[in-house]
Amino acid sequence: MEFHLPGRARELGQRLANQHLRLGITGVSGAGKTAFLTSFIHQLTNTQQSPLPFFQVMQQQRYLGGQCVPNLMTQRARFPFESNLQQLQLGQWPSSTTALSQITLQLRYKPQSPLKQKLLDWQTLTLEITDYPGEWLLDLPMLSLDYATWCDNVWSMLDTEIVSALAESFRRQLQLADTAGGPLVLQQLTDLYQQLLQTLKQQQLSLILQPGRLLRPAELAGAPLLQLFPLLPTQLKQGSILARQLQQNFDDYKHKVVAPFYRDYFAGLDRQVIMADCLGALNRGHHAMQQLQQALMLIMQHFSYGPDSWWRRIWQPRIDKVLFVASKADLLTPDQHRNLLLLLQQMLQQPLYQQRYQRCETEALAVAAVVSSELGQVKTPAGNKPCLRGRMATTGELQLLYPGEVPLSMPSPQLFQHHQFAFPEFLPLVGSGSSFPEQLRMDQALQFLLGDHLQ
Ligand SMILES: Nc1nc2c(ncn2[C@@H]2O[C@H](COP(=O)(O)OP(=O)(O)OP(=O)(O)O)[C@@H](O)[C@H]2O)c(=O)[nH]1
Ligand SMILES: [Mg+2]
Repeated sequence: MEFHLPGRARELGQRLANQHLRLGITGVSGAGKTAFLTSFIHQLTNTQQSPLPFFQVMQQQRYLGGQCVPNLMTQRARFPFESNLQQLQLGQWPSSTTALSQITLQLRYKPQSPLKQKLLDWQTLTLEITDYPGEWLLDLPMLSLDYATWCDNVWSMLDTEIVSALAESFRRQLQLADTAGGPLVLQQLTDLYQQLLQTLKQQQLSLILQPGRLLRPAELAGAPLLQLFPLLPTQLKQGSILARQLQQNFDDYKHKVVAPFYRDYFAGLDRQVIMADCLGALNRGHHAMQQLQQALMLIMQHFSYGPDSWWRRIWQPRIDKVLFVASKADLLTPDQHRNLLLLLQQMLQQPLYQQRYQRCETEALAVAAVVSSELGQVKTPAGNKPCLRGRMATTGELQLLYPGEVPLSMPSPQLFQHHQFAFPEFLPLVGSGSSFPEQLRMDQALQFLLGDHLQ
């Protein structure tokens, strides 16, 4: 029997049916956050694309469409979705992110249950997502340190075998520095430290890149609190004016920059995506793999067990799902996707266990937000072999290649001594058509992150 609710009751029901979800996308610089977010929005707002079989709301034909709506926080920059998409369509990757931006989506869908269908024409899910430079993420540990401990930590990393030569010139200038301080001395040494951070970033030594704002200052460019670098532990004992100025800047940086960023961005997150570029790290060698693993551990550690974290108490109970993504899976032949996933899972063993322990649902996927290669075959004496065709990022030329195999678990340092991984860097395929850009497993990501809210 059909029944109809009076207009106002139906309107009220419609309002109650609106849900709100805050999604965080986390990862160090280059992990693929911006590309993922652009593709994610594209899948949800472009209704003419090819089907997404694992995204049930679409598969069940209950999805009515999604659109970008004005942000609640109108003072925040809007995530440049349209221009990012345009860049991809022109065969370019969006640029590395320099400042925080946000985007709000409204998704409309028909409810699944027949009873709800009688009460409501549709339901709405509002989705709020933030993008930010990956460098800012690794300032997180600074929150629980004082200046002296931070200097000790940074120098213990700068004194390691691989980086000490790179840090030598900065160390010498520090030793010669006028400890009476003053703006000029502070700025000159900050400039040198910034150059060192840039060099370390090129070497993908992401853990040492503190303070992150020296690399991506955004609105803080030229701010006195960004005159910040680690004195040598021996210089700290002297209690000089320079040391006191740096201590003050460190405290200001922590309280006025890092804490508000984490409070505003991470507080109230409902779900989180943690991205890792395992292939890039394999290319760069054992040290880069270790750095990636430590960065992932650090992210997870601070998100779950951060020391004296007032902000942790606010948001931690709310995160109920974490998706771990091994990005750029399109740079592999399909037979290697499983290995990539297993490698990521092995790197995450501990944090995954901790998340489960805390009753937070987790999933790991090998994903390509934007597919940049075509699959082909080459004839070899041993039979046909899969290979990839793509436009090389360095030359722009099309190339056919076999990218190689992914180890199933964290490779030993010895393996890197006699094997150089060489996964390619391709530009996005220039394409047209409604489903462009193509993706891999974004539907599984959408289902895990949103599926239960679209019922
Ligand atoms: N093949 C392939 N490459 C990708 C994909 N996503 C990202 N990349 C590559 O990785 C680079 C970095 O991606 P971004 O999305 O800018 O990374 P990010 O995490 O936002 O980095 P920051 O903005 O610096 O924090 C891109 O310029 C591409 O070269 C993908 O799905 N497939
Ligand atoms: Mg980015």
